Amino acid sequence: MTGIPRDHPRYESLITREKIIDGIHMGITSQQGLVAQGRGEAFDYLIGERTTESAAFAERAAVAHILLAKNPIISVNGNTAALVPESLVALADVTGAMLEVNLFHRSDARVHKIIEHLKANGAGKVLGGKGDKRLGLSHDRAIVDEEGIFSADVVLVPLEDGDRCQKLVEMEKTVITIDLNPLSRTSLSATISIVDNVTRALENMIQFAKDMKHDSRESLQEVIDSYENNKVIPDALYAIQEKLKQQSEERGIQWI
Ligand code: PTJ
Repeated sequence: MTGIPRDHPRYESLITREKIIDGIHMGITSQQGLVAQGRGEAFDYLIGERTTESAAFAERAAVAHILLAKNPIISVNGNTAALVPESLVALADVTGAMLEVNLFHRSDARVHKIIEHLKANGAGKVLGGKGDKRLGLSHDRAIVDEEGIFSADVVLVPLEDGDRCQKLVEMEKTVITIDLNPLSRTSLSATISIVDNVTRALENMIQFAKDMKHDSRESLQEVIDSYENNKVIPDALYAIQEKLKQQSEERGIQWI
């Protein structure tokens, strides 16, 4: 990575960009991943680069679902493999979920490089290499493993595309998404919509999982029952509006 000084005001964001670029050089991230990261960064700026209270509730409910699931799967793409490989492995370890590589711009070479990258970051078995089932979609995100996403009851899909999210919901799976765009089809159609940066969301979820893993099934179910996903999108839009208002006022621009 290049020498970005720690005291740079945009240090975190610049390091994140470097990780995506490194991912491209390693052959695990697609070039389109850069564009996706840029879009995510823009939404993160608008939301204030923080986990909102509402996103934290979603993260806690998501963990409760994963801990109660029979066959929970964490879907990994080229961006998350580059940005948060250790967190993906840690969340899988603490919850007992399996990791499955699933790509939009799929090539067998990239699938296998990501599997090896996750193993180098401490993962045991990683699914996605078989691709022995298809979901009813025209693109390659349809290719899944039978023992993984195909038969999962709960799927965590960070940085998902909307049509596969909808397909997984149609298949009656509990679909947990992490997407900074509150108005994406993904955020609008998921069972649990986490509007947060994947880097913060996974860290929070690991901590929730450590705190909740010995809780009774009844108390995990209570977390799920008291959670209302329909509040997440309006809450995220409100956070963006308030951030814009604050930024405008700080810069002497009248907020209308
Ligand atoms: O590795 P592949 O081939 O599977 O491709 C992965 C990408 C992400 C390139 C592919 O799925 C894609 O093109 O995704 P989209 O349609 O650009 O959607 C990505 C969504 O994730 C957008 O709504 C972004 O705002 C959001 N996003 C990007 N970076 C982050 C993010 N959300 C949370 N955290 C981020 N760091």
